[in-house]
Amino acid sequence: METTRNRLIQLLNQEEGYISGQQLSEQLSISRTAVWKHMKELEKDGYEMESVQRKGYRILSSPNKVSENTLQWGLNTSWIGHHLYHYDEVSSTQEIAHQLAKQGKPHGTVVVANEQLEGKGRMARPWHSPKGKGIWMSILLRPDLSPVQAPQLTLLAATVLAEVIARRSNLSPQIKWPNDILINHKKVSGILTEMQAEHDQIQYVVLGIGINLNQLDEEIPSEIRHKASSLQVESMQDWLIAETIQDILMNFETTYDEFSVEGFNHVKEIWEQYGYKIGDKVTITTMKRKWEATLVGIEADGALNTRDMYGTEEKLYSAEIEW
Ligand code: BT5
Repeated sequence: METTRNRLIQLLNQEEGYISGQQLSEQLSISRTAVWKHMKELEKDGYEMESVQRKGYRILSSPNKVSENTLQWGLNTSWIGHHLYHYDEVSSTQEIAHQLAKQGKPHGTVVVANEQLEGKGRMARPWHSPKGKGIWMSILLRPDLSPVQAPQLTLLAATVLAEVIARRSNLSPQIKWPNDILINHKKVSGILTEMQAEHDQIQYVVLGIGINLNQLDEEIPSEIRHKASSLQVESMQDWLIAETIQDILMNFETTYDEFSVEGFNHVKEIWEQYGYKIGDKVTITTMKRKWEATLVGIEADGALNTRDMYGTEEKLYSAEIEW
């Protein structure tokens, strides 16, 4: 949402010290009274503002609350999240992102919700997304990639989430192929990549990210409690939603830009460092057979590479794995 308010936040953010009402009014092409009114609105949103005569305005602290303002304040990116939509309650942020894509919204548009009533996983599986307890977010991308390369974006996103979690805590995240982030063998995050493509060219991708942040153990549905957890349960620390989202977006932008220039190799390397059971032996079942193999790593087309006891390598695109 490229509103005056968001531009105001960006301007305040660029400035180390104070920025005068006059400067703000000129840069935003609004009156000084209008600037003042926007400041009051930011205060209502929980920002602590300081205004000093002849010097101007300065933000002292931003609130621990998720809103378009708090998500954009301090978001130091060049393309991601400049168009950002935050909702209290939605069916699924994926759906909204698809609508925005069809309206022509740009690469890097972000949709965030406090709660999803019909959060979805792959193959129409449900994704539990309780209010204020996690990150439920979709990123619209318009990559210059062919459809067969789309899985690279899922793998890239997984490395970003693993790195952000590792950096913000003492946890050791692992990426379970293709799209889960595990902590202590339990799933704390999932990624859903949906794509619209035509004539061998991706039109757009909606990359959905769900992360359980602050659920207590008893708040995780009993039917998945044996295999799901939250970052709070695992780290015993409270996770700030807006700050963590910003961290993910900034890290995502850097990683994506690097990937656009240098290709998939670096992503592959990082992914394999975090890869769950990479180097370990697992049991694999497909429609045709069941066998034991060692997980070797990932391939540029998103496949999981395996090696059986005879040294034969085989790429898996979908299979049941006994982890
Ligand atoms: C995923 O699917 O892991 C992808 C999840 C993507 C969710 C995001 S949230 C923002 C965006 N908007 C959406 O509507 N979706 C995306 P999959 O690998 O199919 O895993 C789904 C399975 O994970 C379910 O069948 C459950 O067993 C389990 N599950 C459901 N909710 C969970 C949760 N909150 N935490 C951990 N596991 C969960």
